[in-house]
Amino acid sequence: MTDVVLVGEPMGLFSATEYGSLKDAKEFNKSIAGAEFNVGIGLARLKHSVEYVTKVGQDPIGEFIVEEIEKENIGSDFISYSDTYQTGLMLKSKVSEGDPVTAYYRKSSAFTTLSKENIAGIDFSKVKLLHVTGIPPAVSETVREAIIYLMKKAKEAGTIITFDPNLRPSLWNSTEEMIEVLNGLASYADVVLPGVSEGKMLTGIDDIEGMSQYYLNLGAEAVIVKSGEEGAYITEKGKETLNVKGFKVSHVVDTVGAGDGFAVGIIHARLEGLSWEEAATYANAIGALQVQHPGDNEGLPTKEELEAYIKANK
Ligand code: KDG
Repeated sequence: MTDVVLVGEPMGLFSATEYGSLKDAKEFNKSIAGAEFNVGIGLARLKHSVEYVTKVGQDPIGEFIVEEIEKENIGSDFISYSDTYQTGLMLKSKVSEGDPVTAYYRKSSAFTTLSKENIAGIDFSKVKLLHVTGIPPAVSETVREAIIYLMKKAKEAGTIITFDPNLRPSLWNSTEEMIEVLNGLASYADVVLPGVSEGKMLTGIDDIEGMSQYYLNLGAEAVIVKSGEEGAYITEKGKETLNVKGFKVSHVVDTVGAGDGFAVGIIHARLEGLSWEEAATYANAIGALQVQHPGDNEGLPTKEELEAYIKANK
């Protein structure tokens, strides 16, 4: 039995080591980016079994990614390789406050050629949870088809589905297309995890209760809206929205990856059979730990580090 299957694009991440624009940056630190990759690492560090479905190129960055996946104890049975296309890359600036600037080099990457054939062998009767984000369906038609196919298979098998819309408008042809596709995918999900501004954009509803109700009406059992330091707003069918406050962070180093850390906490707690309130506490704590690190996944804690952080900061 596998705890979690994730599908997504890992990219070689080059993060500037000095403050300033990406254009002027001269030195970079090499690591790995990818929302689902980050969630996979976080879950593996919390000792869950994880299978990462992806496709990389036969190039040094692809080799580096596969090596790291194996080092982090993430399952690699569903990694496929393209002979023609290369692994995607991403650059990230260093900022003293706010969100860093990012630049993608991922058009026609190996991952954009992932198709249903690459993933047909997954047996969801042996998978507890499928985690999907809104990034892969934006990168190509074949990936979008593959994601829909996976979600349908998971749903038929009774596998829990968590969905983080993770809006990346620059990857879509239009905002209308993004909204239509992502709300369509959300209708397969048991748990939907939008950021507050993402929820507004996707539903056209400004208040948290209203946007949560929108996803409950589509079939979700719970909607958990992320709102930075305000924490998480949980809405379950037939219950009032509940706020679980976030942890105070005195120095935010880099906000990228915080939402993925949040998803790790929710999924971890869901797999452990904990309440949504406990799930939101874990999620807020992992998000807070993640923003204190420069990389997209270096701040993701082990079980011991997570429990110690919550105990010290509650
Ligand atoms: O959520 C963090 C991601 O933004 C990052 O790791 C890269 O997957 C990524 C993307 O497409 O932006």
